[in-house]
Amino acid sequence: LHHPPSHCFDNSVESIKADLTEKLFSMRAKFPEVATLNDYYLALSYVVRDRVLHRWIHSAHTYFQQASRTVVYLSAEYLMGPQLGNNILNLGIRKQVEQAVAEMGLSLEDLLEQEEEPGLGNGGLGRLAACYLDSLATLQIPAFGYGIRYEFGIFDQQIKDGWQVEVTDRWLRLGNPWEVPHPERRYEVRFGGHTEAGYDAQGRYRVRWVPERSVMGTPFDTPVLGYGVGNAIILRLWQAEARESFDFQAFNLGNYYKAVDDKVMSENITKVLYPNDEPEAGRRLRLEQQYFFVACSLADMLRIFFQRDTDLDRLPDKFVVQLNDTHPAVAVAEMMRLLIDDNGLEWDRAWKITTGVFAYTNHTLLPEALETWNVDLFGKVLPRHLEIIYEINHRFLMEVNRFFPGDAGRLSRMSLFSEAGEKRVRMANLACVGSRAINGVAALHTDLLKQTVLKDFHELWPEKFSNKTNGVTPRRFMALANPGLADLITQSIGATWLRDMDRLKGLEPFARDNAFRDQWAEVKHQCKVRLAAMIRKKTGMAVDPDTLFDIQVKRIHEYKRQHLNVLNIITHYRRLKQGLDMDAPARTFIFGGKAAPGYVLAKLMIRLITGVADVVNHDPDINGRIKVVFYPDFNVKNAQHIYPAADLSEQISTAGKEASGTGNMKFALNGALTIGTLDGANVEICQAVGPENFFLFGLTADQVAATRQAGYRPCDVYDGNEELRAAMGMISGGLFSGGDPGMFAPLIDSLLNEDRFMVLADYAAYVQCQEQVGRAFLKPDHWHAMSILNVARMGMFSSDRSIAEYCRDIWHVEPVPVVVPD
Ligand code: 26V
Repeated sequence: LHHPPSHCFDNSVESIKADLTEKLFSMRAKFPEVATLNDYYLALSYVVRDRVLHRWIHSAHTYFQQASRTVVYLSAEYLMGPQLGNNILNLGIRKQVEQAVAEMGLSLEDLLEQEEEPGLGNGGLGRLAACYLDSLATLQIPAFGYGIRYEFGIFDQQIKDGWQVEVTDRWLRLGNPWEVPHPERRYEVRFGGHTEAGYDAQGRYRVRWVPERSVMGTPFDTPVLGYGVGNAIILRLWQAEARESFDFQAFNLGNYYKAVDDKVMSENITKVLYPNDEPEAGRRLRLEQQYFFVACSLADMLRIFFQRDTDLDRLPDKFVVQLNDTHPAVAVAEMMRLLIDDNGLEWDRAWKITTGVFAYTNHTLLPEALETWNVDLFGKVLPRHLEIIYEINHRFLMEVNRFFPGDAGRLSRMSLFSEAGEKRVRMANLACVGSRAINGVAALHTDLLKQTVLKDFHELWPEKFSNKTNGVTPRRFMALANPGLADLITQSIGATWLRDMDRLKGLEPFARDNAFRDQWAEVKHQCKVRLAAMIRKKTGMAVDPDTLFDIQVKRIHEYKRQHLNVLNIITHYRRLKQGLDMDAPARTFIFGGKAAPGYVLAKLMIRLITGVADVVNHDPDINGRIKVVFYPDFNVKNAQHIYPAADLSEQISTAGKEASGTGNMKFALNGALTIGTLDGANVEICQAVGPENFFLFGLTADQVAATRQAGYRPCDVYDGNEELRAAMGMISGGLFSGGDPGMFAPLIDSLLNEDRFMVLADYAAYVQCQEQVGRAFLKPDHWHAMSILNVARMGMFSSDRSIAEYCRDIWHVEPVPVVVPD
């Protein structure tokens, strides 16, 4: 074996300065006088990248040598956030870099602001994948993240006249210094056509797939560093390219434009990220995306396997493949195809290998969110896979019938095909049948999974199920986002907490320490000052950092109930106008989040927020006692400014609907108190920090179900509550829509007629709980003590804990330390 370079990087200030100037020449062809801020951002990124790659090379070499058991994480989304700051943090060179750029007349903060983040995910699910890569690397687990290199990630959000406007996210426009393309390692992915059955030379039954077209997948690698260790792992994203840049036949026939057209069509596959929270209408391209990245990833995994082994029966010893929701669930069929068609295995042997490799994480209970594909469409795109799924289903239903003889209802519920209306493939069922482990993402979510959507599967295979409560990385969301708080914590309990979050417990005694509480309050205040400056820059609005910062940032969705928050604001506004509530503290209500482009009611909710902001912020009677801000374009970069500045975190989804939530953890780890329902991970957060340090309100999941069962009538709640009627009346009267009474009618009607998410049922409890919050905020010593206790008790919500549990219970993988000379 050849050894990777053992030369060391000099991380002195002088050396970083010299490297930076050199990169400006060699990578940007610029001299300092003409270099733009972006040139400097790129040059610094290349300086950092060299050091990142150094760690990656040593890691890859170690993993290759030891051929240790490896985790393959398959996810259609990764919301990585900006890379420069995080890599500097993980390399441990922040002080030197800060000084080096300062001596060159630049500010590190300005350079970091230049970075356009790769927004290759919608929200929680994609960001969870990114946190998990961070923790995998930090826990020294050999792992690959596989996904899609979307040319356009999640759209940029602008607010025009109070409405959301979507703008293409051209994140690659100025270049991406963090990825290394590997065009030499591309795979062909086939689509369409038909299958032919027959017998091979040995007389064995074989199926041949005769595809209609194919595209190439090229990998782009982004290293992800661990913190406090030499390990790095790789995020490998696939980009679709045409097989030939010219279709020579078409070219010779003079059909040049058809050849170019085919090229364009192939490259469409990885063009754009789809919203995951919008019901989809037969989107063929989305299915093609899913199969495309799954096919490339599994082919790559097998290539790596065959570097060191020949016996496919050992595949499950060497790899475990985690399916992040059902987006990559077609992998179950693709693995069977690879084993049977390409490697000549018999069905039973192939099935044993397949079901020894996969594990599946479910991320939602909402029935309309469960992925299904029209069978005709599926068969057109993946004819061979459809056949395989039919065969899996046939054998599976026989097994079900052995366990539960003659239970027709059960058979039809568990079938991989739904036959009500048009015939569809149920991807969650495929994922369950093909996996040896199935998990939910918070305790309540896993319990409800077992009782509802996956009830039949749980009855068949209870041993496959477990809970893995989500977590978030403290590196990005504490050390990087909130260095003031991180430094204060380190001064009091030492530096080890960033890799061992249970150490935060050591903060508990400081909750009673007056001097410490003052320092804590000062850090929070500084964060609020900085956020106020960002708000000014982005919206032109002035907000007062001495007010209570009450923040709800997350995707806009009815089940997340941003409109419940709005109803409370309107109620509070009306009371102030009537001279009531005058002793309540002044509040700044901050909202942020994107609505799926096709989700009309969610977009209307944004318009309601901006409409209320317009009225309240300019009402002289209110005189600054309430401000409402919609912070545009919520993304990872903005989030890092927002979480640290929150006094109050809004986690107010209808109980039973939010699988986990992860923003709830990011807020609490930055010292925000939570107002929330007993939903998702809120349940565990409340228990961990203590109910006396958490503002709990609303129906429980059981009560929600019981209330609906009993024939919930939202109009009865409406009729019985004068303040609710008044608040809704102000909306439907046109006060927040420039006098247009029709604008919010769809929202009001849906609340009065159906109220699927029990907004009205929880309204009174929420308003009352918000009054309690107001009173608590007026006792700053007590408030800050609660804030300290929140942080001290939140250690279990580190993604390191989540990943350690996956390693122990599902993946059965061990750490492989990497030694890097430096
Ligand atoms: C999908 C759909 C599709 C149809 C319309 C409604 C709807 C609503 C939500 C979704 C989300 C699907 C998966 C997802 O993103 N789940 C999120 O995963 C996070 C990480 O586990 C978790 O914290 C969030 O609670 C969960 O919503």
